[in-house]
Amino acid sequence: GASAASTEDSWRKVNFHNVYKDIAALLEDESYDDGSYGPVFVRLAWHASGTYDVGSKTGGSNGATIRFSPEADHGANAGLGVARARLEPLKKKYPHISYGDLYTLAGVVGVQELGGPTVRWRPGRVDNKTKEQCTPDDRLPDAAQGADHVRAIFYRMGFDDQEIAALVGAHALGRCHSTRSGYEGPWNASPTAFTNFFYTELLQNTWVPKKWSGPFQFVDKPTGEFMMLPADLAFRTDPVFRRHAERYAADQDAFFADFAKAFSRLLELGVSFPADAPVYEFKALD
Ligand code: DDH
Repeated sequence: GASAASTEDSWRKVNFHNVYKDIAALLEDESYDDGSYGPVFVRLAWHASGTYDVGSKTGGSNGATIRFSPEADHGANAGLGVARARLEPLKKKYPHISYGDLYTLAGVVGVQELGGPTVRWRPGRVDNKTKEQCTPDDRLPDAAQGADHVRAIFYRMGFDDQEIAALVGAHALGRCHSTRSGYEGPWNASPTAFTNFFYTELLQNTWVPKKWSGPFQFVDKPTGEFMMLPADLAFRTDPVFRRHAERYAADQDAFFADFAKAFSRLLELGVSFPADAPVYEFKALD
């Protein structure tokens, strides 16, 4: 049936400070992964938004086509049903929030509550798309590929090399799951803290091919506990990406500032906001 958030004005009935707090209350769960839904909420927000194509102006978080089949079943989205199911009670509690606003706000909460920067966020996405508007299965990056592919994917969204290098720092959070992507392991020892460790680990460790029957990936030579995707290594080997990675490894504040800007922009790709939609800068809870 029609969603209560299918009109342009529905968001006006929602108290987003309360939604923020309620999402934050859903993060912690000792029995899930490393103890937090934050990383998978960030990934949901990114995959809901990163389908945007500047050329055709299709995709993006507006309309939240990620919840529909076939997009929900795209290989890149494996495991994200867990995040959507965790958030669904809030859609019942706040029927006037759109799915696009809920999923993107969950990404903001994930970043901020795990210690990351304040991410400017606006409401106004509308539940006005159908499954016919699902994006094709080639819009998100393929982890098996390198710098050329990564650039092609993110240039299509309208990002430049600096923004791409900043965005991938989200791989400080969470882990790969052999049951989802096929890859396995966390990128560092604190996967529930938002840090610049993606860059420090990437540049300071020695990365060697993992010896296993799964997809080709890297593990750190000393311990074998941490991982890098083939696409992650592009930020070490490509000279332009590496210049940014070195800056972010050396300067956490620079990373936080650039990540906050690029992530906020990512979540807004293809969305036309009402002129009076407020820009929120939520305060992290304690
Ligand atoms: Fe990512 N990512 N990502 N990623 N990502 C995975 C997990 C997480 C790629 C592939 C994978 C971004 C960029 C890229 C997060 C955020 C972001 C996994 C493992 C793969 C594979 C999924 C699983 O098995 O559960 C590739 C390739 C790229 C690229 O080429 C640039 C960006 C831009 C973001 C972002 O948020 C801005 C997060 C968080 C996770 C951890 C999820 C979890 O459940 O934990």
